[in-house]
Amino acid sequence: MSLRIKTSDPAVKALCKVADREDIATVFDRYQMQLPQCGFGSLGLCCRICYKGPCRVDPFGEGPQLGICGADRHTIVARNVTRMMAAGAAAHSEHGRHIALAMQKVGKGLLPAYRIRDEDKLYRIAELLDIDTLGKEMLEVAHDVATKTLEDFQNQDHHKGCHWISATLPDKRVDLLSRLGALPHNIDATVSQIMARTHIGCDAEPKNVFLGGIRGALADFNGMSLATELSDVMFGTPSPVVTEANIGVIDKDAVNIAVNGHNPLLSEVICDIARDMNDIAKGAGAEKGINIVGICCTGNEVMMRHGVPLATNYLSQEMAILTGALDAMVVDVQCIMPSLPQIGNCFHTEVITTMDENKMQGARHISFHEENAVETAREVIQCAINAYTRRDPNKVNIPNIKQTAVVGFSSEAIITALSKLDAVDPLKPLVDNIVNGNIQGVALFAGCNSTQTVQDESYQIIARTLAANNVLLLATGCGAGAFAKHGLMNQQATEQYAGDSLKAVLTQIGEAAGLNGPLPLVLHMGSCVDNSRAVTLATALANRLGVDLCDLPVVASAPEAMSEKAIAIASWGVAIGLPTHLGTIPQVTGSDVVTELMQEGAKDLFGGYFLVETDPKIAGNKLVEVIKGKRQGLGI
Ligand code: SF4
Ligand code: MSK
Repeated sequence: MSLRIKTSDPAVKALCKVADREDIATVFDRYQMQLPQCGFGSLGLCCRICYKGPCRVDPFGEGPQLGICGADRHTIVARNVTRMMAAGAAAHSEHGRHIALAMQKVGKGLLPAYRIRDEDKLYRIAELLDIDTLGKEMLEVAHDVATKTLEDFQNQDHHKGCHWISATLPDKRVDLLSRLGALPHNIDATVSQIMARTHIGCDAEPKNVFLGGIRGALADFNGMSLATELSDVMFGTPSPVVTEANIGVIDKDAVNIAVNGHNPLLSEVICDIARDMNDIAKGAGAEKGINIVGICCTGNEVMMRHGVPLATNYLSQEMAILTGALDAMVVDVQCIMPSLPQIGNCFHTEVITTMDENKMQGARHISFHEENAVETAREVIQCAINAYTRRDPNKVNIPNIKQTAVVGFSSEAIITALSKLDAVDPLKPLVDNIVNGNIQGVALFAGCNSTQTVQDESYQIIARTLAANNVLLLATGCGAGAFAKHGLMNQQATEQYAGDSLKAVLTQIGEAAGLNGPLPLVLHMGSCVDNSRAVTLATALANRLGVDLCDLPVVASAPEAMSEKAIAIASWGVAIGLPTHLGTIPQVTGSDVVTELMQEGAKDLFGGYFLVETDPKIAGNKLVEVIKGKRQGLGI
């Protein structure tokens, strides 16, 4: 089994034994069944864009070199990767639109289940978006902020960029992207244009196609920025909170409900209503009432804002059901495995879909709309309580594996912590420590889990290498989940792995912020849609130093990049100037033109570039060298 189960998570290893015993196939088994994976697809050389195909280009130069229509390897690869960026942008932006539409209704007083929880942030955003607030009620401001945000989905003037990009990136970067024609003017139109230009017989010039993809990736950035910022206004801006992570947070004496997916609109209400329904759960025999746990990025959202413990990250979502003690898994959108209902059927677990456009065969569907949020939350929780009464105690097997995690580091929370050292100029302690070398640079870990690697392992190896070299570490998404599960988001990890000067700085800030010790080794910045938080911090640093983002000693790393969203994120990371490491091989290597474009070509255009390295030890060392080079460039 050890060869088959590609994970470094001891809880996953333990539960895979249960799966073996019960003859239940998991993601790890299905991966094995797919081997060997298609070489054409892996290289990006398979085209299915029209029904004359599929066409495949022979990578060895012996078979066909052109598709039936005449598209060559470079066109095919560029179109495929560009469509992935568009899909990623669509996913994040749809999430953002959902939040913005909800906030618009909140502003009109139409959604009693929601309110504005961070009024200060609302007004800061209004100022950022140039919205006049004079004499307006708070709800009217909320309505106006949402309405202006929604213009980013509607603007038809190609000379006007999206509001959120202009408001959040340094002016120098916005100017550069504008000169390169890479700025999206409208999220929906950009995604739609990518689908149109990659239709058969349209854009066939690979560099042009790829640059169209970069516009899509920047539309993704715009969509995630607005999703994050408006979510903070509606649900609260995260601040540090101590919690736990890994499968041991599931409690055999409680009704366990996992929230899985990405969108906080329902999970927030479930957290509220669960408190009211605790006694019903106790009445059904659950001594400890209701225990909400998180999975994937909905998990990150409620973990950051409420300290809800994280059961696991993307790749091991099936494991929560294999404990035999999960009574319901309620899912919303994105990164939800269609296998869940089948595994739920082997136990008593209710797998509940909630979004009408995201259903799964075999799952119970309870339709969620913001207008019926409270009723939906009640129905979901009651379903879980009913399922609890059917739980078979003989099937319960919860590995007692969990770690303490200190999470909730929004950019505001980081600035607040820094303000304890310098109330007048909170960025100064961070800037000073970067300039004097106590902090050598900053690394953002973003991205997923993938069966192409050993789950969570590369994150840990790269992080330990960077920390030992005094690099400040940030994380989002399933990368953040990996660090939380493996004990790298607590103070002990700082003591154990941080280089001396980094440890001293983290201790100084942590003590000043009242944490009775250092900041955790890796700062949890949120779900994958929250990568924009790290950009907010980097932009503040760049503006403060009077440089562009590509000049900063800041890198990004996605050791297990997997989803189309991850491809979009990595691509905008490059476009805003960040050297961006990928630990999985992108499906583009069938074209030397596209591969070169993503590396040297991107560096020439944007200053950022893709750094592909599958060996985590080498990757960590390469990132350290990149940071040193950036410091030299700044003369520090
Ligand atoms: Fe083949 Fe061209 Fe159709 Fe692609 S678009 S499937 S390369 S004929
Ligand atoms: S869920 S996109 S596996 S980070 Fe945000 Fe995780 Fe990647 Fe999905």
